[in-house]
Amino acid sequence: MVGRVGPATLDLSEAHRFPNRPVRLGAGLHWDVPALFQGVLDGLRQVARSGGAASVGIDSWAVDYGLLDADGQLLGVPHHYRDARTAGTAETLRDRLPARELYEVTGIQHLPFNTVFQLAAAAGSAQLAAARTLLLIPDLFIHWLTGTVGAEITNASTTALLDARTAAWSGPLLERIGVDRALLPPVRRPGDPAGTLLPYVAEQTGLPRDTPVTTVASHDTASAVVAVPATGPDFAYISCGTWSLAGLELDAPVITEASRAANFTNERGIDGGFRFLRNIMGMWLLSETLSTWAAGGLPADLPPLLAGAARARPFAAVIDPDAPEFLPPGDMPARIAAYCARTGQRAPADQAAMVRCILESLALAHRRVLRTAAELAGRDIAVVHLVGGGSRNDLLCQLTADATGLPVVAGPAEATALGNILVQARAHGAVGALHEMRSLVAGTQRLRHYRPRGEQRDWAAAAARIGLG
Ligand code: LRH
Repeated sequence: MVGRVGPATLDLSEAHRFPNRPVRLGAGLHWDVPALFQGVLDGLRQVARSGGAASVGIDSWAVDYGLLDADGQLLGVPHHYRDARTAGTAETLRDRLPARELYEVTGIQHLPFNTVFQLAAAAGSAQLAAARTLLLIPDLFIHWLTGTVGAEITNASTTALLDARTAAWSGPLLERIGVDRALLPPVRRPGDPAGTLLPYVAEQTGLPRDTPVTTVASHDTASAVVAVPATGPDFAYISCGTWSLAGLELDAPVITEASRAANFTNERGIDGGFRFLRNIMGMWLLSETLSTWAAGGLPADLPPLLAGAARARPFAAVIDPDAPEFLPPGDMPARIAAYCARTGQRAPADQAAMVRCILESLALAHRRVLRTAAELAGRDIAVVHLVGGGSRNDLLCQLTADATGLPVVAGPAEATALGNILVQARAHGAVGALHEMRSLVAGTQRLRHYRPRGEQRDWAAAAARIGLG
């Protein structure tokens, strides 16, 4: 994505798009990082053809990493966080690393795939023994672009290895899981310079060697939160894509027994802030459902399915999107039907009903998470900003307004790319403080507004049906 930033301009255009297809190798699920990096180089070549760039920044999904050996070479193929090898790891670690203590130090929600558990699952492997440096995915790509090493802080916080108070790697935690502290590189912050292009990158892309690479909020969700077009203080956000990340922006972490029990996370944002939020399974449920239908020869074109879902009977069936069986790739319609059977509900009768069930259930989860966030942080919510690809889904936006009883402002869909670019622009003097970046987004991007409809008690009743009242 290429951005152009000026005092009253913020334009975004797509230079190149490439698929991200995970690969199965033996029993493992992995990311095809060479193909992804080639996609980055191809994109940069397009950028060079259309006039170059004042700066380059990289963000990606969280928690996953590549390991480098003593020569700086990649060891193996990085695992996908949806790989099954971490199932049960947290439980086996319980005595050595009690969940309470882990949360007390890091303030990070329990997700079975957090880097801390991925590393614990890899303990004793030849690969980990040979490793000298661990780089999270965006940091790995920066390394391949520039030769520098670092751990960008917003993404580093998602590992559950960073001390929430000191913002440094936690020596005691690393010791508990038997990982050498030297594996973790120094922490970098959004806006820090990250080097310039290596000769081979310049040669492959046509960009000048002195093109600066700038550290952004390299966790995609952190970049998306930067670009939330909030104009006042009492806002909540939902960054909705593969995942729905719903929560608040806070100045200080909330690390209490209640926030742990509700599984709220305190991920780092830019400028020393915290993203107090919870993961919700998100549009993954819908995309896996569509893939299953397409593979079975059923219609899988989204617009007509959404039109059908808008007409389908409300609250016919609801699920808890965060039930663990929905995490791995696979046949979601079958898993949803099994969930309904287990909870005494009739499974969705047709495709439109299935889509309705997924979207209502996500809206229900948005409602629950935002209410809990406000309660735990002692804050009011006046408006919900729904950003990311999910903001294009009109029905989901309306259902989220209905379920939360709050006005929803939808957009921008490319919040992550905008947040990435704005942080670079700020580092190079083209824009000011965070609130100015957000005003720029609010003033330049097309947003849609939804008012809540219907009765709150219907949502409360649906939530109670699946024990989420
Ligand atoms: C969203 C995301 C999310 C993480 C998950 C692994 O893309 O980065 O914030 O929890 O992927």
